[in-house]
Amino acid sequence: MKILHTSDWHLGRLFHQQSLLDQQLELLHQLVNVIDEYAVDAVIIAGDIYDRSVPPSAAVKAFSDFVEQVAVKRQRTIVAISGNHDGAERLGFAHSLLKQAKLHLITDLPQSVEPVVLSDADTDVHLWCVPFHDPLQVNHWLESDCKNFNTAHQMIVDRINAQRSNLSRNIIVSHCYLDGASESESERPLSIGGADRVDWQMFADFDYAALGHLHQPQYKGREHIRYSGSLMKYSFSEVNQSKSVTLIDINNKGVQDIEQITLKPSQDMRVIKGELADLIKQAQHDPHYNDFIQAILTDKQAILHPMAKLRAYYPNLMQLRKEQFEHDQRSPAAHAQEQLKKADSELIQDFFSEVHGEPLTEDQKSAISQVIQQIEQEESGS
Ligand SMILES: [Mn+2]
Repeated sequence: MKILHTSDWHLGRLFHQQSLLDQQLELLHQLVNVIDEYAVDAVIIAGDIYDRSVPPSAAVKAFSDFVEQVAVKRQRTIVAISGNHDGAERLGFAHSLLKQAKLHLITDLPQSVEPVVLSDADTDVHLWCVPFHDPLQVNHWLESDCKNFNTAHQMIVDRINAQRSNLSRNIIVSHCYLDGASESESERPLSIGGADRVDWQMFADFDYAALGHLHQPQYKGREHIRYSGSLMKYSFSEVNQSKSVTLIDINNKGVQDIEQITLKPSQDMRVIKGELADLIKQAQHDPHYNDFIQAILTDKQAILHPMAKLRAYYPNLMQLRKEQFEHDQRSPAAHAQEQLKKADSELIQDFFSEVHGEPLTEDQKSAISQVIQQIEQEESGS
């Protein structure tokens, strides 16, 4: 049986105020192609389908179209849990009706002890699906007194363990933060102060743990305890990550193979660095000018409208940083103060060479010095 593990789609997410829905639709299309190419039997989505609890209608349509393509047209099972970004109640609408149509939405804690059963000629696979929860929700359900996410999650796993059978294969699905795993900038913390971490050990004797929340594809503790990672890069801290979905092949003996299948967006996210003039020179021959770009400028002097100048070549330039500021031990504000204190003549020189593309001549410099001197004398009233 082939099961595809994905998570953290964040449909409807904005990136620097720009919608990413076109890119997300493109990647969902690639996902459907993977399902066909590898003859996938079921898809697990380990939370954060949407980016917000009340997603924009275009994001709801994107998920609806995916369900139509996969569960209705192709008759493959989809099993999805709610993540910390999803609105659990909204996502769980009509779930008992939908599971008859191969869409299993698990958004409520008591559902975590009722496994979704996938069967083929060879094996039964039980999927134990734990929607995102905080300790308070677990305490409310089990009338317990858990203080942190780890104890709360362990209590749910204990309940699952009491019920599961070794005669079938067992997969646990959860949206949680494994202690010691690598985070990215685009995840919203589950709680303040590190009480949100969960130990990987509680997942060790499942056949597979399909996890969501962390956006970098990775495994922790054992190779079968995995994050598929997000659908696409959601911050510039992820430029060096390669995004993928995870395909597992499982039979009655357990997981036989784990394969990461890379997703290739036509617009990548990347960081470019250098002096503005050089970046513009490169940009003129850059076939990937449409990428989402963060530019780090290494120019020493002040530059007029660098964002607009570079955007003429990179329409999706999202962020501009100045290396000078960042290598400086002082705060940007202190640095700006320092810039203001620069001699007036120096500022005028920067401005002139910026506008005309060449430095002031000696004659021009002395003319400017004279004018500045004159103004200073007038201001001091002498
Ligand atoms: Mn997420």
